Amino acid sequence: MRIDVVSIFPEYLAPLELSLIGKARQDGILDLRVHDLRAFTTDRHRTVDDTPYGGGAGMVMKPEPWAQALESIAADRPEGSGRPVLIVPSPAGERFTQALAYELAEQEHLAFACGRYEGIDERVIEWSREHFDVRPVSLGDYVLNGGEVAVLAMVEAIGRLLPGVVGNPESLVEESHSDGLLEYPVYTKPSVWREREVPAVLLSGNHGRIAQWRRHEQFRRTAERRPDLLEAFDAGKLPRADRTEL
Ligand code: 6GU
Repeated sequence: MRIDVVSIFPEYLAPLELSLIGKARQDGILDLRVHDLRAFTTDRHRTVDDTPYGGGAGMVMKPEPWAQALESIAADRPEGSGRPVLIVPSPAGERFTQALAYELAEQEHLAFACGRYEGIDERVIEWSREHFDVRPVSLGDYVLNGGEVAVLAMVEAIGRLLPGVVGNPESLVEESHSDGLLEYPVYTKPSVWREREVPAVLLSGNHGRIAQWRRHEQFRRTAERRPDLLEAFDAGKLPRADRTEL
């Protein structure tokens, strides 16, 4: 997979050299390139922002440096790939979910446009639809100063789904949100720690009962912490043996 990120703070993306994502880049699974938006300016001060039409607080990102940056990315496509997807991190976007991470992990080429200040001139978003499938995407209902931290989160969530990035693919199946429920609690040795015992069923060796207990804990946790997920939960998606629980 190829990922291009455009930002006025390319150093912000340095953590993507670490850990599993850094390893995926070294292994050639992920070709991630970070571009400095200011490299696409032409004035002496390398200006990327200006005052908003209609007035109001803050600054807006000028369209032309973005057009230059995105045109150069659209012109440099991985061989044989279809239309690239342009993700625009924004609190005004659609929600980033595990389902969207899976969808984006199927793509050959992703680009991320990190806005700062009050955002990017809206005409850039419209114009980029000529070259990209454009998706404004939000991490959740709170405001960050710019798209960079959101890109760190999204690239990690997407990158770990690429074949060969996570050592044991089974760990992708048994995690929170993979089946619409939160993950069950986990324990390791010692079996008694500061007078607290590991739930006895986990020491029983009875794999049927362990699976049943874990499923029950998933429902209990989801009901307590994320009742919204439980409402949306579609029992029809469960394997038959698990549906009797409902
Ligand atoms: Cl994706 N970007 C910004 N700037 N703020 C956010 C966000 C994204 N998601 C939540 N808040």
